Amino acid sequence: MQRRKFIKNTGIAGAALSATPSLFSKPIIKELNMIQKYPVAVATWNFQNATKMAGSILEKGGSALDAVEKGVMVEEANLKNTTVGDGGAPDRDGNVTLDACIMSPDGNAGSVVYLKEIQHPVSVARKVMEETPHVMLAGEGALQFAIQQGFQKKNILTKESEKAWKEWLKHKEYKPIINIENHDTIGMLCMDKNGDIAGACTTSGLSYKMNGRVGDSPIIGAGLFLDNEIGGAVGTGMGEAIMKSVGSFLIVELMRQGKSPQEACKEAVMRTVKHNPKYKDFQVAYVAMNKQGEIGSYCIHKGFSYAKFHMGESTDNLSDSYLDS
Ligand code: SD4
Repeated sequence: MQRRKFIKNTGIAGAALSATPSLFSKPIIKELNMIQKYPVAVATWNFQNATKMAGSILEKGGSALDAVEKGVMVEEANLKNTTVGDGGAPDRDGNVTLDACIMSPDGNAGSVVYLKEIQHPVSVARKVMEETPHVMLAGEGALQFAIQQGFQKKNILTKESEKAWKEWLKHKEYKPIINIENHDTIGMLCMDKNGDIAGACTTSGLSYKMNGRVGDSPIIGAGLFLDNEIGGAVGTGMGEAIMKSVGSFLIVELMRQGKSPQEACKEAVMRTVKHNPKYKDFQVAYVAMNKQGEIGSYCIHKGFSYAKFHMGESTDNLSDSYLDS
């Protein structure tokens, strides 16, 4: 957290201030209306390399769908990120199993769960969406499909992740640490120059989970949901809590009812807080974007931030939180 340079999350005003230093010299409303809100890329956590990659595609006129896929692939290939793709922490039996999904502006969706030995599960999810009549493929079938589609098998358990797992085996204490390495799933939303929204979410899930466990990240409506007429949302943190509240779907529906992205994220988090007496023991965080390109976020524990790339500027933005710690 100390390494991160935060911009306090102040919604549209924050975007306006960072985008237009001359704001104070002109009528504010007029200036706000003139600000170009998209293309824009946002992602959970401080994954600015990913949002920069997505932003560069969007700025060249690329589609939101290509931008989210290529954007999250940056973290899937990042061996230092032990909660996404290659280098991900294994389950308690030593298997690295990946979950990912993707949604396109036309409402189409694809997903893979419990996928082993493939570096880029998001790209397999996109193939499921585009090349099959299904939404979700799991385990062996997903791997078989990936290979048929030309993906290469790869050992994605790095020496470092294996060493950490063997260390963990000595005590076998299953206790996710809030905001620390086992909570760094990437969920991304992009809006392209046409105002179309796409989203993706990819993870190796909670470190040292039970073999077979699938979290929220590949579940359409939980870790990711969008409706191109309204907006989109992505979630990170304790997948079980996100799944039980169908968090991302809830946020999009709240925005449909007129809530801002910020208000909608807050309400979804508050629902989890209300229904979980143990909410202090885990993190749940959301980022949402509406059709106007406005962004909001909310989380249980302070320390969650989201990366944003907009008009050539890359920022890390501290989310509002329910708790101060
Ligand atoms: C999961 N939501 O599998 C994911 C974990 C996560 O940052 O978000 N990590 O439950």
